[in-house]
Amino acid sequence: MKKATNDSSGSDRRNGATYRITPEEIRQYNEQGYLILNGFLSEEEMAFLDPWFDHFVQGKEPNMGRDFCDMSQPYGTPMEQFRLVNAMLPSKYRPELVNNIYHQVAQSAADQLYEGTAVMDYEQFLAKRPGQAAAEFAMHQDLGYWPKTKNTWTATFSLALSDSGLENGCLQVCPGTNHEPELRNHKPKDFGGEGKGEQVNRDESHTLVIETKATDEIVYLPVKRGSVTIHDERIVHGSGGNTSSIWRKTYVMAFRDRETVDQERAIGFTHSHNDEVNWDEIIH
Ligand SMILES: O=C(O)CCC(=O)C(=O)O
Repeated sequence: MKKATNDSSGSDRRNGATYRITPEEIRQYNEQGYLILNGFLSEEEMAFLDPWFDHFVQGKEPNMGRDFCDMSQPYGTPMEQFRLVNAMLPSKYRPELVNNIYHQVAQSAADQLYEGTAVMDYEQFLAKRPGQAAAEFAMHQDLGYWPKTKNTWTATFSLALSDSGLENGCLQVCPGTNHEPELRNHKPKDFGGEGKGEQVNRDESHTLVIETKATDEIVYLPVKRGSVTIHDERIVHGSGGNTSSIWRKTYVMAFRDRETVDQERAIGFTHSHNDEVNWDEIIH
């Protein structure tokens, strides 16, 4: 079992809302498709996010429709049975979260990783309940979830609001798969209901799965609270269940080129699970 860590504490990297990334880290991100940055936010900054995270994950934000769901089970699963709790677009529902400190610091890092105009495309809160071995996030490439755009670059940040390790289902990646020339086939996850064995569609399940290859080498990315992982849109990744007694809490935030985001919005794609989207539409 392979684990990746970053030995830098990161404590000297912040200057205001800027987090400085080294040329070596940028090279690693481009080659391997992922990066770990420690000490991304201070404890004081995290303390602002914690209550909002819990508010959403406890289902206290009204009228979210499918934006409050379980990524490991079909839509319609009762909240009490959620294992991998997902709250999409928190700052759309709560203006208090707009341009929060995480957004600002992640923006500074995205600007260093990509030339162009990085803008925040979407965000989500993800939480794995303790003792839920089935709270898995199926292996996928992010691009497989989205409409096809000409420019695809994406930097997806996952801020650990709790320590995240093997037992509570930390992120796992297959380094280098970001350089595969073709996107792999993705299909909606079959949860084994009435249509077991048949193709389910994305109205029943937002979750997509890919077939993994024998050559895929999984690397686990354990991180401490306050650190981030960053991955690109093509790397094969996912996460395992939570067999521990502590929650895994993650705040995901993705940055893409401004033009790409404008193109997504022009066809009504906002990353809300309530969007009505023609998934086959190609944006030129
Ligand atoms: O953090 C996880 O468990 C998976 C999240 C993920 O796949 C993503 O943000 O693209």
